[in-house]
Amino acid sequence: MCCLRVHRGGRAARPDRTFHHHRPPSPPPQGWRRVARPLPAARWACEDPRVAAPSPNSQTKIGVCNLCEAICGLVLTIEDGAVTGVRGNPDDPLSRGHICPKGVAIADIHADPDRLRRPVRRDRATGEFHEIAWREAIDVVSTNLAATINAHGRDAIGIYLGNPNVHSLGSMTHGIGLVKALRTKNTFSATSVDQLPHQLMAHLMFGHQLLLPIPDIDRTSYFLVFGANPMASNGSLMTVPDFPARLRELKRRGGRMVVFDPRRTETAKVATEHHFVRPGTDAWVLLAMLNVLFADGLAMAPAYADGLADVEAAVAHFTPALAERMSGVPATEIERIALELATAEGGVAYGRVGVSTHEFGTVCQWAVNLLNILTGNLDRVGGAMFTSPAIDVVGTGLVGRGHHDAWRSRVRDLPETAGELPVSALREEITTPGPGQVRAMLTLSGNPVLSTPDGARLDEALAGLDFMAAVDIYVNETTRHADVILPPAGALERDHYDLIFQTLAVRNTARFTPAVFDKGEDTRHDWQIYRDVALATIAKLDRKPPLKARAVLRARMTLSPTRLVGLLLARARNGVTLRKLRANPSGLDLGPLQPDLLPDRLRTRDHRLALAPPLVLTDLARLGAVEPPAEGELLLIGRRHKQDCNSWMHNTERLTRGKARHHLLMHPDDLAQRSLSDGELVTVTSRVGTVQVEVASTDDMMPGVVSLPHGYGHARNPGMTHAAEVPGVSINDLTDPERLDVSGNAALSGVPVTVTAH
Ligand SMILES: Nc1nc2c(c(=O)[nH]1)N[C@H]1C(S)=C(S)[C@@H](COP(=O)(O)OP(=O)(O)OC[C@H]3O[C@@H](n4cnc5c(=O)[nH]c(N)nc54)[C@H](O)[C@@H]3O)O[C@H]1N2
Ligand SMILES: Nc1nc2c(c(=O)[nH]1)N[C@H]1C(S)=C(S)[C@@H](COP(=O)(O)OP(=O)(O)OC[C@H]3O[C@@H](n4cnc5c(=O)[nH]c(N)nc54)[C@H](O)[C@@H]3O)O[C@H]1N2
Ligand code: SF4
Ligand SMILES: [Mo]
Repeated sequence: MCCLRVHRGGRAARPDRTFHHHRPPSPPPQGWRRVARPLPAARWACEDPRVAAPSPNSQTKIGVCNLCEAICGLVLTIEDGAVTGVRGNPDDPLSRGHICPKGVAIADIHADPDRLRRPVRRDRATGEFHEIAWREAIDVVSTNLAATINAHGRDAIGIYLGNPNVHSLGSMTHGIGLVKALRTKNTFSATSVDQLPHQLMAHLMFGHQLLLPIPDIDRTSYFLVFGANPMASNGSLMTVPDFPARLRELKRRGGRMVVFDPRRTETAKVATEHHFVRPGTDAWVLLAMLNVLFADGLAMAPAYADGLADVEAAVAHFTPALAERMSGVPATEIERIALELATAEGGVAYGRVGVSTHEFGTVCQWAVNLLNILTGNLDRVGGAMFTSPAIDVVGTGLVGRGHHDAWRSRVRDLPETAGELPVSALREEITTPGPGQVRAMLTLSGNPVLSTPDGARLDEALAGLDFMAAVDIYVNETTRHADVILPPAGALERDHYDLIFQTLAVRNTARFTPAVFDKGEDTRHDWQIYRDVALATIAKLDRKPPLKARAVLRARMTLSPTRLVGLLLARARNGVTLRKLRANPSGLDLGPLQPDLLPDRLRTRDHRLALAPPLVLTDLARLGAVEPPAEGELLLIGRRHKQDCNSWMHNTERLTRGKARHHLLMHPDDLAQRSLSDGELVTVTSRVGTVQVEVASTDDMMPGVVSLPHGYGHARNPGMTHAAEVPGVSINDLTDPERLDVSGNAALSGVPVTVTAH
């Protein structure tokens, strides 16, 4: 990717569209005041000096992209305080110069006049937001949170943490502190619409929720992928910048990639082999592969593992023939692929969003782990490996090992995991009266109205809260209900060290990136906001924590994230120091992932690997009772596009121009059966809702399966001016909060729907 030129302004006129929902959306806040700021004249740097000659006052700075898990290093050109060029950093040992269209758009967010810079308060009578001073904002938030706790107890506060928390150092170090200080059982996050099954399995099998085996993509010879689209997503729970180049290298050395997906995705198209699988049925395919390993005498377990016989007994019933009936994948293919993985020189199975947002997500992730373990590919070069990051959040106990079912949700009796309840239960906890009812909400970098099941009803529930505060950089579909929004400094205005994604990366590296811009006087970092809200709220409680606990909290919250990183590195004593990282701003290469870390790296109490957690064995009974799918059923799945970033980067014109991406994708035979035609407006209905959207015919879809992208549906929110004009509906107006995995993760995939003419 060389030349990334942009012209600002001239936003494309979009056709007038109205999308109806079964319930009218709640009214948008009226009169959102926009502060018109002239955008910098942007000229995008290019490696070809003939195209973009740098001006004499231009500066080059090293930055980092925090928009997805690939964490690419950037080189920014700055002119007169504005970003005028963004390139991948070729010296970054992990991302090696890679950048995608979103990485370039990081400059658009920085300059976006819709991005909040100072706190805003909503007038409940008019719905208008007005800027207020920081002192007043923190006071209003802490007074209301404390009043709610004083009157109704701690559980009357609901907290939702969204995805970008993991992408900000200050949120990682101080957001958790705020959540702990508030001590409410009603804590929710995007984890339970995403990777909860991975974390629960890591906790139960390996002893720590973040001890996740990572595909050794740079050395594997066989990459077996279930429900992931890294060509669009750039990888997940596998930090793998420049996936396309790494895949090309894999194929060049004679390796193969086999993909199971109900859609012939961008990844499926570049795979050596792709198989359609009926949504929601991967568990049968994966269990059948384990069944084949046992039948052929190929299943082996390391000496430090327990429960092999239990696994053998548990999978005995799940034959390839049964898997074929459930999934549509031929039994002979299941057998062949299981044997290929078992005999590959370093092979790895990997399952991601498509098989964790599933009714049997936990069984799927368990089976994926077992495929790697029983074929001897765990902790082996080319297989599924554990990382050795400079700051080890697992080994040092910086993040807790996790727990499950320590308490349950009030209304539906759903178990918590690692301190969080399933977000599918959030709406009912707000609307069901009684002791422990959520009366005030705090959302931190999240948009659950668009990203969690039955978002339309959650939208209504949020409107009825006594009080809501949000830490967010935009008025989004969720934060438009907030009484106060506290916006932190932007990604280019803060120091960054990646505590999480360096732990999940395909190569061991360490990198510290100082802020590119000074944040300015009247702006606060997220960690400062968390600090101030936590300390001010605690101070206003009738029943304050003991003096010592308050002193510890104050000390913890006052230490800046950068100081903390310095201390953690010093404590790790592995030769990586903050000073060294500052001297090497592109990052330090710590080498490829290391084999033979087990059993030492295990965090189970007995340092043994648990192959057969009782929770999963019990869930197999539920699986065994499922009937084969009915004829003519249509199942809805989601999708991600390269230019989308969950629900929130649609305000940048650069990522939304061009061919529309919001359509319902459907196989031509399914269209013909319903006498529908390509491009027509159709009505999609599920148990919980109805949307109207244009349909696009494509044989990339498996017959019987339709797909909508996730993160669309901004018409209900004029707060982001450009995004509100982007066509499309929210898939989560159709997904069902009653469909859950045993972990509590939402089963967003495979939702039964009907599609009819509008
Ligand atoms: N049907 C369906 N639903 C899904 C998915 C799916 O595949 N299908 N995917 C799920 C997944 S994997 C995820 S992770 C979730 C995401 O769900 P959420 O995390 O709830 O939503 P995001 O769209 O990531 O919204 C993030 C918000 O954070 C704000 N933000 C961005 N940067 C910052 C920052 O630096 N600081 C602060 N304070 N705020 C910031 C943005 O304004 C945005 O509004 O959605 C899930 N929902
Ligand atoms: N461009 C872009 N990149 C992103 C994001 C984004 O929004 N846009 N979001 C980021 C986030 S938060 C995450 S968690 C990651 C997710 O990273 P990925 O998991 O790689 O991304 P998805 O595109 O959600 O891939 C899920 C795949 O599962 C398939 N699928 C759906 N149902 C089933 C099923 O039942 N069985 C099988 N086998 N497959 C199924 C879908 O067709 C889809 O191709 O991406 C991250 N990167
Ligand atoms: S791949 Fe991810 S981290 Fe890299 S530039 Fe794109 S959005 Fe940013
Ligand atoms: Mo995610």
